[in-house]
Amino acid sequence: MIDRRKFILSSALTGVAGMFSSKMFARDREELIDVKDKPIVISTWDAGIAANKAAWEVLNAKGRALDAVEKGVMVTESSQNCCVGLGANPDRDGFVTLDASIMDENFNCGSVAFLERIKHPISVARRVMEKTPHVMLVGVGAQAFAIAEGFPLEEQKLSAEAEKNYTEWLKKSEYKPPAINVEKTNNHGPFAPAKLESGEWNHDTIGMIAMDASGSLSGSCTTSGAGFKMRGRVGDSPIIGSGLYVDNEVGACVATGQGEDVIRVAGSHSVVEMMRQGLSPEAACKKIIERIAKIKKEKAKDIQVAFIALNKAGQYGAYALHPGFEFALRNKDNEKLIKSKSLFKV
Ligand code: SD4
Repeated sequence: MIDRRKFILSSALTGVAGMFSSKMFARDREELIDVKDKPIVISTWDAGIAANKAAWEVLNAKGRALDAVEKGVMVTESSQNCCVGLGANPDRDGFVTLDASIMDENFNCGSVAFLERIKHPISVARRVMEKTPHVMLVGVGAQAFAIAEGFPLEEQKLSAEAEKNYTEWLKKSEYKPPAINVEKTNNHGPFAPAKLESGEWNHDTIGMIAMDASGSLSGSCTTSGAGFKMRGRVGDSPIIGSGLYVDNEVGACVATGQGEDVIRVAGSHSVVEMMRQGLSPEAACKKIIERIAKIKKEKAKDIQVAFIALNKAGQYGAYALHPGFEFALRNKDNEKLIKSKSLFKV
């Protein structure tokens, strides 16, 4: 029987020695997490709940974290809502272009970018990792590879929501990432949560990181990118080290939000490096969010960026620039959405 006692802490513990002790202090969460609390999976936004369910089936059956993070985000890619996958918000020319990346516990990684008419970019990214000498394939090359690997070429079919959003967007044809320092809004700008007709909220990206029963970490990220982006625009999600990074000795991180600003600080890799220096996942995410805010100065109020991270001891955390970001957790005892802390307050 796993000892699941949790201790509220009044003092902080930092440092690499502490980091790898058998019981871990999540400094900012003031909570002790038992390293035996694996497997565990976390993913971005509320779509993460359904995605985690699929990942959990793999993890709970003692499957590999890599399989879990692929299966998990495939749920979101299939969902045909306005935000991830083939029914997503298109670019400004009306085409849905998809980016995805995946990384395992041995620094193996694969990604695709600017991929059109393929339902599961995450699985193509995995094939790039496993079947080619490369890390990244883009555009028509990525699509040709996918077809050669047996992925069907689908017809683009915008969801009703995406169709509506695009028609609305065409009226002004302005590319303007919205200020989203508010709780959920129905602003359909590039990174704002969108309210679906079903009443659910959704997003254009899902990122997931997991630790399996053997303690191995893996991560995945898949997105339609920024709605109404310039044709050919690629964000952080398929860029290893920006949208996603996994170092099995230390931890894993995945990003969401304005990709351009994640890329300029090599966001996910930077968070992992902070964890290597002994910071808790939440503190590591916060450090890089602060770095982005410092770089952006005044403009930080106009963008949203968030990271989620998991360290080698199964300790997790997140941090966002603005309120409104949440992430989904699944482990043996929990299936829940957690509100992230943020640098700007409501
Ligand atoms: C991108 N980071 O393409 C993605 C978008 C995103 O929630 O995460 N949206 O820049």
